Amino acid sequence: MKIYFATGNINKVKEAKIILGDEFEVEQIKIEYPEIQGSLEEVAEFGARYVYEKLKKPVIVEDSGFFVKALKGFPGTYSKFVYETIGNKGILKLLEDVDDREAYFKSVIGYCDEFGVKLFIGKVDGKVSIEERGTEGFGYDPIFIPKGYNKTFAELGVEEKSKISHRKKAFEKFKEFLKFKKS
Ligand code: ITT
Repeated sequence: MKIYFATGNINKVKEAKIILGDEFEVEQIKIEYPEIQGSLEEVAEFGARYVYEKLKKPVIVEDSGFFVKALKGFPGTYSKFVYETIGNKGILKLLEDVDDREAYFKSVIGYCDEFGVKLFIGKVDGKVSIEERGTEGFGYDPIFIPKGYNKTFAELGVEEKSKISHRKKAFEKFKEFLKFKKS
């Protein structure tokens, strides 16, 4: 079964392939959609509908964010902009001398077909590291340590990350939905 994934981020495609496994073929579609200002859910819903209208084939988009408790959820829905501006070093600087380092990643998959949009949500709790560590992955991976581990996502590597990540949880729910739809 083929899944069309509209994203400009090849790392997301790589992780989706690992998570979905052999049963599903993931194909990246490079149709950009307007990232409206709103929650991850609103962005994913709007994006999925927008791309479906262009492609006229069932499609998914995925909007994700990194939420730091001591920063009241920042960067959250601004994750992309913040990563491209102040980056991981900027986040670490904001948390200098801050003891509460709790944070989470959230992923929202928006799927759209002729029946409308469905959302699938995944979240992983953890904390922000003291320094950047590890070379794998992308984005905030070098500064995020998932709960129960002492390594960052970038140190764990994409295979290990993909067993526990926000993306894994969201795609597992999507996979269940696809199996149900097929039967
Ligand atoms: P799209 O084309 O799919 O929108 P994107 O890279 O713009 O790809 P998002 O807006 O969903 O993705 O993600 C916001 C930012 O959050 C992104 O630029 C990354 O820096 C970061 N991010 C998302 N998922 C991540 C993950 O699994 N690990 C580390 N950082 C992540």
